[in-house]
Amino acid sequence: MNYLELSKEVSYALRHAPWEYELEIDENGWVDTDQLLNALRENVKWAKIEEKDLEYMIKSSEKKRHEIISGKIRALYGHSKLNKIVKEVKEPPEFLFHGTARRYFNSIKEYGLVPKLRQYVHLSVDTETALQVGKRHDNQPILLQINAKEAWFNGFKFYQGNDKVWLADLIPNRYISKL
Ligand code: HQG
Repeated sequence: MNYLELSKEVSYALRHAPWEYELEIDENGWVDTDQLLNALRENVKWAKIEEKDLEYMIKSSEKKRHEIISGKIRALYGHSKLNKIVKEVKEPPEFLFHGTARRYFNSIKEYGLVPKLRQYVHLSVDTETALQVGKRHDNQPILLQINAKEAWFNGFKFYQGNDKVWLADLIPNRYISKL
């Protein structure tokens, strides 16, 4: 089984198009694993898929994108605008980072970081992860440092995606500096 391909399809289903797979997704993004497995099995490619394949997909991935707890599965971050997923508010570390394209910098300087097509702005715990994220948009990405703790104390909300990824509703430009 191609677990990378499986992970992309599961991300697509859970982040962007649960209705395409007829999934009942709750406000925290959870779906019954059996429901997802049955939907996937309709495609000959995944005809033999079992829960252990989803578990292996999560374990073998270089990023923690999904989690399974007591028969339910969800994507930890990345959801697109429709069906907003409610995340638990959590105090962030002092600094977080964001890697992005050079061409976006002027706009970010003016408007701050906004979620664009996703539900949340995605931030990284370290510069290495942020650079990897930025490389998806630009081969020489820029690195932004976010004064997360200060924003938090001023009332801006943060949420944890996984151990590397944090989420926010928006980050005003005064908390952003270019490294
Ligand atoms: C930019 C992947 C202009 C923002 C990654 C980013 C991550 C602005 C782009 C996760 C802006 C949106 C998310 C503004 C933000 N003006 N541009 N005011 N505000 N932007 O892909 O953070 O592999 O939606 O800088 O690793 O790049 O899929 O977000 O460049 O964790 O699991 O708008 O997705 O994870 O791009 O990436 P994206 P992202 P997976």
